[in-house]
Amino acid sequence: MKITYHKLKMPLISPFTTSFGTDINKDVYVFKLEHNGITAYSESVTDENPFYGSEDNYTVFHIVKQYLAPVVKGLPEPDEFNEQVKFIKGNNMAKASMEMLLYDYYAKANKKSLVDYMGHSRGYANVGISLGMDDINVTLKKIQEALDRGYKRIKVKIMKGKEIGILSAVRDNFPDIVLSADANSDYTEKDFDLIKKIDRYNLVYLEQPLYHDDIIYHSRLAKELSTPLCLDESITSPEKAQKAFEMGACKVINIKEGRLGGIGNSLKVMGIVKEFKGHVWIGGMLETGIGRSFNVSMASLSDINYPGDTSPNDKYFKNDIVKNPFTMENGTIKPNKGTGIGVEISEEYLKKYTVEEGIIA
Ligand code: OSB
Ligand code: MG
Repeated sequence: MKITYHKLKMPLISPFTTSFGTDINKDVYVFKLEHNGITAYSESVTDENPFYGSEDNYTVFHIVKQYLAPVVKGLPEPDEFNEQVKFIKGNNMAKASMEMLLYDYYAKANKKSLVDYMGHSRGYANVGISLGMDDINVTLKKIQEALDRGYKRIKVKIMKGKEIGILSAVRDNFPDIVLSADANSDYTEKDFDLIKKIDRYNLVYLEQPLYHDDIIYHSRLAKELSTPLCLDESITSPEKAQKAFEMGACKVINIKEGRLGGIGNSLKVMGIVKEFKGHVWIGGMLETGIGRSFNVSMASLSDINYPGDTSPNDKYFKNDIVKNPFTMENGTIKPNKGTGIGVEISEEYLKKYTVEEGIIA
């Protein structure tokens, strides 16, 4: 058995700006496991810089090579793998990239689609769009286009000092749309008066206003705000999800398998959300067709009850590295039918975007 990697630099169709920076390219590690005629894939959701969370592409590569790949070599089933790597603290995105490689491998070995291997699906994912910050007229035009294409929820990125301008322009033009805003942890506990002004825009939820690892101040904010809070960055484990609901820090959780250390933990978080009668959706990290296929499968699970950030591939890339990109119909996307993640890799574009490749184990 062999584990190899490709490091890719893929140009994004348009730059993506959040409160922590602008991405022009998608810089990503794609992992490939070959064994007994089966080829499995995964990718890491990290970027070149640790600006969303604490990991980046370099820490992932280090942890994968030094600690995780030797465990993967024994081909443990995903749950077993998670047990075996518990001794490594944190590094969830690295762990997820290997756990998901095993999910794809075992789904394929069992001749099942990832969805059938994982759980119960409604057969399709409900899709929302996440729009980076831009000139406001560009944003308004993109919102109209998204509504015309059938997207079920519009999310705009905001940052401290720009929230009122963005949200009032959007609401003036689109008074009734299902709208949310994501601050990517740009505010502090000193900004509650400013954040409270967001209540007048009738958002379905406000995503991660405060510190990337906080739940205490979020629970305090939740008591002063009528807009429900959604946590993204702060929820890095099932335990944290449990604590967040117990403390009233959020009513909504954005699941990203990478941030939670993989699919196993993500399924556990879905169970916790259900217990607390909360809402849950699948987030995105501008994934290539590989990560996107995992996300769409997850977003199609029956316990997911809000639209996710799982746009079709052509929102991000002119030419993705898969030959079977997703298409959206009436704001829904069906997961791939083939075994595992069901993607057909385009060797042409994989090669074109590869800046480095090699053997991991
Ligand atoms: O906070 O959800 C986020 C992209 C990069 C890092 C963080 C986030 C995002 C997005 C994009 O919102 C979602 C997508 O993949 O379309
Ligand atoms: Mg977010």
